[in-house]
Amino acid sequence: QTQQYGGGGSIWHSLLPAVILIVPVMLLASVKPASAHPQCLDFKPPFKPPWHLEFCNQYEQFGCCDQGTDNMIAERYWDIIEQLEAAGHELCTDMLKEIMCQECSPYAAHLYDAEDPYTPVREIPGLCFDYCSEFHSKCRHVLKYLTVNQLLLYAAERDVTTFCSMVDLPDQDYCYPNVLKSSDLNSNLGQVVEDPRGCLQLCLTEVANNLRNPVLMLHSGDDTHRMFIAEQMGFVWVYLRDGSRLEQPFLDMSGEVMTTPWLGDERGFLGMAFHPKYRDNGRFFIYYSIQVSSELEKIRISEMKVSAYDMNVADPYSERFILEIVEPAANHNGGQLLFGVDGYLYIFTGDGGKAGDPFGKYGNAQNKSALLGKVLRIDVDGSDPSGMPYRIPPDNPFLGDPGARPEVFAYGVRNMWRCSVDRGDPVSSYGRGRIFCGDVGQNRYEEIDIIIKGGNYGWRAKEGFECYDMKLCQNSSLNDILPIFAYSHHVGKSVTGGYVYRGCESPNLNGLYIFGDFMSGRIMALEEDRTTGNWKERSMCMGDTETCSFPGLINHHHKFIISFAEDEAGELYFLATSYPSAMSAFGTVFKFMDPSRYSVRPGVYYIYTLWTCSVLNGNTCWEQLFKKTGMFFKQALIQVMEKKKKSLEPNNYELYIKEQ
Ligand SMILES: *[C@@H]1O[C@H](CO)[C@@H](O)[C@H](O)[C@H]1NC(C)=O
Ligand SMILES: *[C@@H]1O[C@H](CO)[C@@H](O)[C@H](O)[C@H]1NC(C)=O
Ligand SMILES: [Ca+2]
Repeated sequence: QTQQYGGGGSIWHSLLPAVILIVPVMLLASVKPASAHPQCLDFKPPFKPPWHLEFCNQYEQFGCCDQGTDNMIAERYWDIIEQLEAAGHELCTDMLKEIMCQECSPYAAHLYDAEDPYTPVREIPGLCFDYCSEFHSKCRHVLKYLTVNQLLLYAAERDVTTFCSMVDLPDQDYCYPNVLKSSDLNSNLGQVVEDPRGCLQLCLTEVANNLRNPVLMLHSGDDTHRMFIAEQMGFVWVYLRDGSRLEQPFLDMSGEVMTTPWLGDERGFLGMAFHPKYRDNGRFFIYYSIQVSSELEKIRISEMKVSAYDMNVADPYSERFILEIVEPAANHNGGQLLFGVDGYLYIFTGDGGKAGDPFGKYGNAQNKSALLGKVLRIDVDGSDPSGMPYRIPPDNPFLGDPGARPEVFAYGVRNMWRCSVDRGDPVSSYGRGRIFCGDVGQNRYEEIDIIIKGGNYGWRAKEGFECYDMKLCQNSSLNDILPIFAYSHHVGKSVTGGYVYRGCESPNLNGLYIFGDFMSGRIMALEEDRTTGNWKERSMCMGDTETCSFPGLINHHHKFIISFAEDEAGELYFLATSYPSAMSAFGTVFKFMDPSRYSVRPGVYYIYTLWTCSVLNGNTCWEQLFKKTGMFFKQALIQVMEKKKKSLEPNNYELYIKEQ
């Protein structure tokens, strides 16, 4: 007995394969099936092959094989037949072909267990027990041509039950041939985009995690496709295109930045913006809280430069102070920095804090001589003759007004938390340059504003559409700009402004302004009625388990939505945490994934790859497309549904084309 234990690892080694086999089965069994998702082995959606399939023609209406793959399967098949003939074996043609063609099934990913990260992709598709028994009794001699898996081959020699239990799938809906019979799986191959109540369903994927209150994520706009994620305590990290994070931070301001671990403390590293010509000049701007003395706190806006030697590190000695503003209270520090399409730097300050903007006669926000509660606009290019670190743009709205600071671009702001510039419709440029902000409310309403020059956004006279300070509110000279949308504190208690979606991976989000609420964790969307200019809420929700059951997709997120972000391609992200303390690493970056991207209605979409198409909607592109598709589309109107620039080939587009 002792010898068994004394044998050290050997007993464990012999147990190990059994453990590996059992664990995934249990994991899968605990997940409810019902994930009716057609998917190919490469995790892409199935499609209608553009050309007739000679061999696996069962799947030529909708499946995972194009003509090339089909030909390869056929070649492998005839190879095996030849060897069987030579060995004088029963040929088993029907079963062999059926099994080999499962690679083309629209459910290939399920059949080959490719979705389960705990098990290797199978060489033989999952076969239901009865079918497998028949295969075992008639054709098990074929097995060695299909797999080199010794465990399987050995099991097949031993007995039918062991073998077929191994080949079977835990989810009986997906084994072959059940998968063909299930009307659930076959009648509804397209994907629902809206749930029965008309809610736009979204899925997410996790892009980065373990971040301490990630307050922003930016790309540098220089085609490097790097993302810069800032933590409230003052670190900025570089994430490379492959999702990996560089070990050394891009910037470490933790020594200068004032932060505390207190839950919900609004002070810290709050904003950053790359200069529009960052590629050439390496300049970027930051916004953070500082403690000057035990009595005095400020926010500081500075300029910095990237290191001359390393594109992934900021030069720590390059800081140039641009502006400092005294903060009379710890809360409402604003924090957004951005460059408008006019090339000027926009700075969004808070009203200075406490509650109800109590400073001065009528608060900071309505006081144009105060820099708090404002949208400021400055010119950071070129030097000012008077030695100021910035210049005032000559068309700033209150220039020359003795009762106003010349930096003021808009006022009546409470605490705008996250603003963005609309990059505009990719074709018509409609909407380009608009600045959207979420302005956090006091007791009752959260609002979304579009910032225009000289605008008065109402605070503290108004909160949302309602009066807050009756006296100020009833003054006819208030002349304020109303929000495009406001929601009450039943829905959420602290708005986080987002972006107008202009990417291409999520066609259902096109043109929607997507934002959220920090306290309630809600993701919301607004849709513009272009004829009236009104914005109305578009109902959005996380997809159900079925909708989001593709590998890597999830349908839930951390509650506290801190910020939204956009990558160079215009794809949309948000940053959230489960515990909003600046020192707790529970922050995660989520990317929006439109589930419709993962499904294709049978017979409607076709997928083509264009290799040399540099301007997607240019003429040459269409010509190539016609050449490639020949007669097929000659008479058809075609519409590009999505384009995806592949990472490796600079001019390689994958087009999803809908025949109208
Ligand atoms: C407006 O703000 C300035 C700068 O903080 C301050 O000096 C002034 O007293 C304020 N005016 C009123 C009417 O509160
Ligand atoms: C209305 O607002 C204007 C401008 O802020 C101010 O000069 C005026 O005194 C206000 N009127 C009243 C009745 O408060
Ligand atoms: Ca307002």
